[in-house]
Amino acid sequence: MRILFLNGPNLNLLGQREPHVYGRATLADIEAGVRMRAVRMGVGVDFRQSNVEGELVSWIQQAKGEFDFIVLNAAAYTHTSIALRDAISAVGLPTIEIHLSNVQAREQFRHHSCIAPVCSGLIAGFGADSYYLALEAAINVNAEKRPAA
Ligand code: CA2
Repeated sequence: MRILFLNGPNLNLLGQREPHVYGRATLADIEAGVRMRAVRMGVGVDFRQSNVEGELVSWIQQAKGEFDFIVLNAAAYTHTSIALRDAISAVGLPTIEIHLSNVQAREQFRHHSCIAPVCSGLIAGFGADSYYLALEAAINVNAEKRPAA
């Protein structure tokens, strides 16, 4: 099983600013945590970040045939991007929307997600643990869809 972790704009700044909202972990720390758990659980992961909407769209398109699941923190594009929504929908790979912060407890403009309707589920508000919970959820869902041996 292979899982693609995608991170949207400004998440490369994690750990440097706004620690009261996003925590002190850097994106590299979170990637290390994901990779460590993935090795333990016997799954392959790729972990990428881009500030460019089109690059995220291309990675989603290219994931078909390469990955079984996408875990997506689309950051601010969550709230604006029909292009990301269309890409997730077109590719048809199960996708989990994640956020570090509890977006529903923040400003009104963060309450709406363009991508939620085409995602399998949503995990938000647990900091770096949102990533680790998504890893576990993807593995469990994947195991459930396989016929018992
Ligand atoms: O809580 C999340 O994970 C978000 O996806 C983070 C986005 C925000 O636009 C979403 O509403 C919720 C922002 C990522 C920017 O990260 C920063 C990190 C450090 C300093 C400034 C921004």
